Amino acid sequence: MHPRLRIAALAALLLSGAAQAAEPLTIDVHRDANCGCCKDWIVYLKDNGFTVRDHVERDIGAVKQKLGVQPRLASCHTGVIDGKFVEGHVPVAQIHALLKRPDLRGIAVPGMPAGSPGMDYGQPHEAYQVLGLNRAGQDEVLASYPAPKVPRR
Ligand SMILES: [Cu+2]
Repeated sequence: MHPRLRIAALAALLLSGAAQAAEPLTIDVHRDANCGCCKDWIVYLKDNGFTVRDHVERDIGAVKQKLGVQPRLASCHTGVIDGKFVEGHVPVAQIHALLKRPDLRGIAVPGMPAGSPGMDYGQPHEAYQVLGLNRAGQDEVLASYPAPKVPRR
């Protein structure tokens, strides 16, 4: 290839990549009507460039079951992106990582740890992990967020 053509091809490639990155990711979020922290997680997603389709459910438990969210992974709301579940107060970094992991059925922050996104209500922050569920049904630790050290007096 002529060097100038090669540069043009490269520029086109880079531009298409940039266009892809700029396109907002859409996530469906299933939640209970009265869940305040679910709404706070939705706000967090929007602040981080996601388009959120909000679904108020009468039976969130049934939704989790249908999506394959194991009870040990369960939290309040259940997101769905790219056919995979995003259970609980998951940080956006792991949602982006999930999109590159076809081997995972979903990811979760079980329970509702204080200090996770959408769970900042002034309580002391807890350590928590983001778990991935693979197709064989096993959990994998994708990220660990330590509790902040309390300064000693
Ligand atoms: Cu919650």
